Formats: sequence, C-alpha cells, structure tokens
Amino acid sequence: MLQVARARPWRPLCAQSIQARRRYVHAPRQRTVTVLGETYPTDDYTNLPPTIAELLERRLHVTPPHPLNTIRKLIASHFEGFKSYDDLPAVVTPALNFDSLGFPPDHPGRARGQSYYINRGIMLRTHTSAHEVDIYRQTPRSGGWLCTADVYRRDEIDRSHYPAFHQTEGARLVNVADMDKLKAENEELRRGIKASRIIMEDCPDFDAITNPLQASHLPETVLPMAQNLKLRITTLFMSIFPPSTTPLHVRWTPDIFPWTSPSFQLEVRYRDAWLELLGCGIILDDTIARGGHNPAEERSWAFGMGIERIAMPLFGVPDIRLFWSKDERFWKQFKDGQVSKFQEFSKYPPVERDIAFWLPVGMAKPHAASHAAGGEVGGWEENDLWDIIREVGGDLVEDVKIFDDFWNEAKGRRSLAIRITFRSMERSLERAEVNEITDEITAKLTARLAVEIR
Ligand code: FA5
Ligand code: MG
Repeated sequence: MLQVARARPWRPLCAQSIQARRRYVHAPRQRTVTVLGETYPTDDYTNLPPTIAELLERRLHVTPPHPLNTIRKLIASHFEGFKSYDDLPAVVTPALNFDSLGFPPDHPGRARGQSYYINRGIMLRTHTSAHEVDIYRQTPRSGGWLCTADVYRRDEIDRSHYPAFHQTEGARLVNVADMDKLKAENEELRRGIKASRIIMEDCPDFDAITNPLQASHLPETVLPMAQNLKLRITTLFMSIFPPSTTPLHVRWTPDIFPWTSPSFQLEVRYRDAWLELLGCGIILDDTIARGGHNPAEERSWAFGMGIERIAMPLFGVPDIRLFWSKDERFWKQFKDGQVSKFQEFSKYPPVERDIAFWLPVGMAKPHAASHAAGGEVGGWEENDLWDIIREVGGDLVEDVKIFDDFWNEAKGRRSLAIRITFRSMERSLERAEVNEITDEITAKLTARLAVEIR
C-alpha cells in the first residue's frame, strides 16, 4: 500500500468533516514517508504530497489500452534497433537527476519550489534525462536507446500542464568516422519529408553566440548530427500523425539545457496555439564521458518529449487530467496499439471560486523578472499555492489563475487574488461540495503559508 505518513491520504470528496480535515492541516510532520513500498526518513526538504505519491503506482505508460502506452509503442516502432527502458523507478537522487547532467548548484530546477523531494537526498525524477548517464553506460558504441517514464514537477495548473506527466527520452550514438553515412541517411529522410504534407519551420543548427558548437567539436561532426536529430524527430511525427486535410505544422527553435549544445525545442500547432512537444540537443562531451564513451570518437544526440503533449492532439484529448481518469468511459474508448479519436463525455459546467489574500508581512514586492524565472518572489513560492489547491481539490481543479496582484504601500503588503475553476470530467459538481473544498483550501493557505484572507 502506498502512503505518505505525514498525511492521511483522504480523497477530496469523501464525507469527512471540515473539522477532521482542519486537524490534518495542523498535523505535525511525520518522521517517515512510504513511497512504492519503501519507507524513507523525512527532513526539512520533504514536500511530497500524498496526492502525488499515489500517482507513482499508476504506471499508465505500460498499461494497455491507455493512449500513453500506445504512444510509447508507436515511438519505439519508429526507432528500430533502439533498446527500450520502460521500467526505471521514479525515486532518484538529486545527483542523478541534476549533477550527472551538469546542472549548476543554483539551477532553479533544484529548488524545493520546483521539484518534489522525499528528503534532501531523494527526490522524484523531474525528467527522463535522469537516467541518461546510466543508460549510456549500458549502450554499445554507435547504439541507440529509448526510455519512457512518469516524471514529476511542481508546475502551474492548466489544460496542458500537470504535476505528473510522461516523457520518452531517446538518444543515438554515432562514431565520428561515420558522418558520411549519416549524411546519406539525412538525404533519404529529407526526401521523405519533401514528399509529405508536413510543414516544418527549421531554425539554424547552431549560433556562435547563443547556441554554440562545443569547443572541441568541428562543424563536420556536429551539423550532420543536428540535422539527423531534427529529421528523425520530424519523420517520427510524420509517421505518428496520419495525413489529414490540415497538414501537421511544426517549428524548431533554439533552446538551452545544461548538458547539450547546441540545443533545440520542437512545437506543434494545435488548437490555434503552439504546444511544446520536446527539448533536445547534442550531448556535451562531459556527459558522454560520464556515460562511459569516448567523446573524441562518439557524438550523441538526445531528445526528451512530453508524451501527453503528443497524445492530446493525436487522440483529441482536450485536457491533460483525463489521462489519469479511472472512469471506464475513458478507458473503454481505447484499444491497445490503436489511435482513435476520444469522444468527450458530455461536458459538465465549470464552477468558479475566488480567494483574495494578503501575503505575510515582509514578503517582497512583486517583481516581473523573478516572476518569469519561476515564480519565487521574496520567499513566496507560487508552486506552494498550486500544490495546496491540487492537494485539496484533486482533479476537480481545471485551472487556477492569479487575476489580481497589487502592492499596498501603506500596509507594506502584497495582495493576491486567485480564481479557481472547478470542473469534473465525470459529473456535475454540487455547490456545497465546491464551497467545502474552497473553505478547506482557504484553511490550508492560512495554516501553511501564513496568508491573511481578505
Ligand atoms: C526536458 O525535460 C529535458 N530533459 C529534455 C531533453 C532531453 C533535452 C535530452 C536535451 C536532451 P523540458 O523541460 O522542456 O526538457 O520538457 C520536455 C517536454 O516535457 C516539454 O517539451 C513538454 O512536452 C513536456 N512537459 C514539460 N512540463 C510539462 C508538464 N507540466 N505537463 C506536461 N508535459 C510537460
Ligand atoms: Mg522546454
């Protein structure tokens, strides 16, 4: 049985009274946390809510007929000869998740505000790249591999962001002596793309200042790799998305990752907006060496793609929460290995509730730049807010927006107002239950974040 000992893993809509829940709000931290049957000591870093710990048991990406399992298999069939790793545990060390990839010590991704920690030394992986170095060590020269897994991030709440999601990581090693063969392969792939209806907006393969080649790399051993990376991924999407009247429209843009250079991102046009599908790049020599290969002889590209982001347009799933549904009206619509259009169950009405509050005295003034960098402003961590709302409201929370944010000079305090949109995928919500959930969110915000309700 999976449980987090510091909290009783009650369900958001069970019949417990508000009083009992208030006792939970004030419960002291327990000494241990049990995740996937293992018990770990907690410390001042522990921030894993029971609602998230429960998700580790779902294993959606290897459970037929779930769409994510189908996507995983479709990707694997495109990368023939690549070895698949689909069963690596989500509980990892920060050393594996960050250090092995050269994340600097002050990288924002390491903050408690952005990642789920079981304790200082153990966390939930935030990306499948956590396994790169270990898998390279098991990969022969000129080999390729894929790894699909559930990953966890404290993130905002909306239709395409969820704190647990799935990624498929893929990588290919190529010997520097084989670049001519690679160029010939690229030509072949290019011909396939020209013959298809896909619209692909490319970006330069490197930029000397903003997206450079590595100092030890000659263009002739990197540019064919960068092209191969983009072409293999573009042809993957060509093969996954059936030809339709509206051609698939994707665009490449430069990106930045601590262990790749040059680096890229791919987005797809979906419902009149750009949806980010993946990040990728040419692996740094340091990481190649940590993975047991000789960087003077082997180049590697790697990508990490969000597979819900592929499944949403492919299966027509309008909201990322649906992938976690236990409702048989969701599960019954799919057949293992087959792509079919999801039929929305009748759409139930949303219910909105607003909460306005003062942040504790001493919190810094709002600051646009640090907001953009991840929401941590003067000790105020927006992700704490999203987690509490998600912990209480579970999957009934469709969206949360801050719609008012001001500084009161006289009080020397910052005020926020948030609007929570509740909607069930499965039924109409009662006003009373939404009120009860909202009251409980309010109680927890007050107890845990020391805010003052206005
Ligand atoms: C990464 O996670 C890198 N590890 C990718 C990578 C691999 C780069 C190998 C270089 C080499 P990023 O943070 O951009 O990158 O996430 C990758 C993809 O995961 C995104 O493009 C998006 O499709 C998906 N994703 C990210 N956050 C969420 C979320 N909250 N919900 C659903 N999907 C998400
Ligand atoms: Mg990204």
